[in-house]
Amino acid sequence: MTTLAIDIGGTKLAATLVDDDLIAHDRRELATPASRTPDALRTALQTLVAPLASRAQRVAIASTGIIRDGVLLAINPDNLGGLLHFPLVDTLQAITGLPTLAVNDAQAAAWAEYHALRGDYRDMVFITVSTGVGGGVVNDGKLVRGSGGLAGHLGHTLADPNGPFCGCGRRGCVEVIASGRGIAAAAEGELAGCDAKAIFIRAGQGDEQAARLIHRSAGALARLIADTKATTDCQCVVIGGSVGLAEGYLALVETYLAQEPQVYQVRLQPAHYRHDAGLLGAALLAQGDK
Ligand code: ADP
Ligand code: BMX
Ligand code: ZN
Repeated sequence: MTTLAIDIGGTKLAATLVDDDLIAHDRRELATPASRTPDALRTALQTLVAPLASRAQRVAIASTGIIRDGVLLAINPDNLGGLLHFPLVDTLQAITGLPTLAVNDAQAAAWAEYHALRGDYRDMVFITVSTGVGGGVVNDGKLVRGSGGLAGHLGHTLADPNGPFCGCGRRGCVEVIASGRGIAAAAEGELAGCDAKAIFIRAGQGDEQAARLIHRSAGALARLIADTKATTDCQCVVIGGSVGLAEGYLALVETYLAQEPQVYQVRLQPAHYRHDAGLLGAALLAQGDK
């Protein structure tokens, strides 16, 4: 059976066709529209899937946000231009006429990455450092989704009680410091207005402020990983997202993690499926593999 897998992130939308042996083909991407109303997202999704839907028998969505009963509920609406609520499953069913499943993006990616480990570990955590900071927990071989879909939202744990306010309503969340948006928001002077991608390029060119912003992110992420080890006793943490996978970032996180006591040390590795982890995890869940 062919699955139309869709990944909805705060920055980009991706879609691909996935066959039963988890091979992805015909990948497409579009920018995520930033709008408080659902219409722009609905139209963008329609454009994204139009060339693919006729070749699929089902739809599997990995999406940013809490996914409850097929509905996207933003914990941090700032990541989606203020959008709070979007009927994901109903919308994709209406567009494609196909049975549709939806799951949080980091939870989906955790499931794909757990499979890629091929039984090496029963307890692992996936963290995406992207527009936001998301997480997915696999405990004793089972994906933990939570009674209301909130499980694994590690980006909204505390990094700095005096830090900036997060769009979720708390102050000093890991996300507001470590995420792509958090890195960009803290940029001043000649870096003001740059996105995280540009800030990584400037750091590579020797810009001190850019390097400081990336260190601030990696330090917060390392402390989150130590907290996560204390909470879950995971055997491995897999890092994804465009910031998480950016050159040099994981090595920096490793350096900060090494400064924590031994009990909090845990193996870190980059996502095996790179930018497709969410897409493939959603497809695996649709195959009934859970
Ligand atoms: P999404 O959040 O939509 O899943 P990404 O994983 O691509 O998308 O994360 C988007 C964030 O990553 C943005 O803040 C963007 O500036 C940043 N980014 C994109 N490409 C790179 C790169 N090559 N290096 C560092 N940061 C990047
Ligand atoms: C936010 C939250 C999470 C998501 C994470 C990473 C929203 C809209 N999203 O913490 O559900 O998993 O961002 O999302 O509240 P991404 O867009 O960076 O991939
Ligand atoms: Zn928050």
